[in-house]
Amino acid sequence: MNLNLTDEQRMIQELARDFATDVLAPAAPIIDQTEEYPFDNCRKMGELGLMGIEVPEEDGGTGADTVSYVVALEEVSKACASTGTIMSVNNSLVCHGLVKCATPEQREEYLRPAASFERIGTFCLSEPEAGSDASSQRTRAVRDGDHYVVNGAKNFISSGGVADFHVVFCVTDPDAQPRHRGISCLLIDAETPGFSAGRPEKKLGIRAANTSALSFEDCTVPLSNRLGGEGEGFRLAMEVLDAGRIGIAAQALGIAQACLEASRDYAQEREQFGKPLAGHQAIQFMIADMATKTEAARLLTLKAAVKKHQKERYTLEAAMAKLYAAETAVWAANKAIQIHGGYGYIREYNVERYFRDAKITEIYEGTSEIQRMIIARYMLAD
Ligand code: COS
Repeated sequence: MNLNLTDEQRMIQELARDFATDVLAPAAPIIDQTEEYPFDNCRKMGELGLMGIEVPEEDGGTGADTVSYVVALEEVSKACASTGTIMSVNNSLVCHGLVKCATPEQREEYLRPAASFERIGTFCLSEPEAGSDASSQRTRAVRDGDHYVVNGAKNFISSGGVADFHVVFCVTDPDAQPRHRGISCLLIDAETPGFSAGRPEKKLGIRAANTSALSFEDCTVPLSNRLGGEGEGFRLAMEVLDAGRIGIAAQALGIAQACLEASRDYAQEREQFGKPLAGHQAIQFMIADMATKTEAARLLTLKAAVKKHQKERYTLEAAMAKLYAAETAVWAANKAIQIHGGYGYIREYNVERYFRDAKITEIYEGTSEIQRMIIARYMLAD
């Protein structure tokens, strides 16, 4: 594996870093408090090509590779994890599935505007009763002539309350055995009669990334809005989540890197017992461990990205990257607060936000327990 970035990858990384430093970082503590969805910044990111990095150019995207996506998402998440969530969901969960399966008409109507963030999409798999056990879906789509009638509820949907369309997993054949073969994927416009979004959830972290419950009551959806074949929805969801987990690994990596840099700077400024904190071995060791774990997370994430780009199966690598990067982010945020002492516990210092933002990376797009389950299946398979 070549660890040097290509000219194109470096260019995209620098583009993301400049935007993150100049625009996202100053806004991050403010939108964390106001919980305001960063429409303008995300639209600018769409214009810069950061919202459809792997989408082919003919579909309105940047046409770059997965490593470019990872390095850009790390930069964005380092500055603002809320914006990192929005970027990750848009690139991986929305655009990746559309690139894989969309018909030419669906590409024009959904993929092209999603790649530029002119239309915001969501990925609706989680339900009140279907979290980690994703195949126990209850949202029902009943075929009626040239359309489906959809009834059900989804929850914890990123961008759910602000989106223009939804990628929704529904049961089309309740008698299918095994049950996951009865799940299909539909594209549902937010203006469809019978659709409604709940109030934004009040969250511990990533507060500016809207998260809402969604409800579908007798929503009429044309057959032509099915993404992929009937009964092929679960497999599509799993493939899309593989891509998503690389994104969350990159987001967690950005948070861990932010913790490292904040701790390094603070340890050099703050003096105790007559010398900077950085002169004390207890602090040096924490910073050394933070740097090592963050770099290990980066290498796992890049490996998964390279495998995806080479069109090899990367389920295992994505699970390892997400697991390790997420746990590193939470660990690093904890240490960053410890190094900052009382100052780390107040909102004036960014590490307090990093600590709250890091936690979700161990939960969404498959908990750390689900990642361990996937990894163990690979290790223990015949
Ligand atoms: N890529 C392609 N296909 C996959 C796949 C993957 N990564 N993972 C599973 N599949 C396929 C299997 O090959 C199988 O297909 P066939 O019926 O054709 O053989 C089918 O999907 C069912 O697989 P499996 O039996 O492994 O499904 P399980 O119900 O045991 O679920 C886990 C597997 C637990 C991994 C899955 O439910 C999961 O990822 N859960 C977490 C969900 C999640 O991340 N939720 C967050 C939502 S977004 S915030």
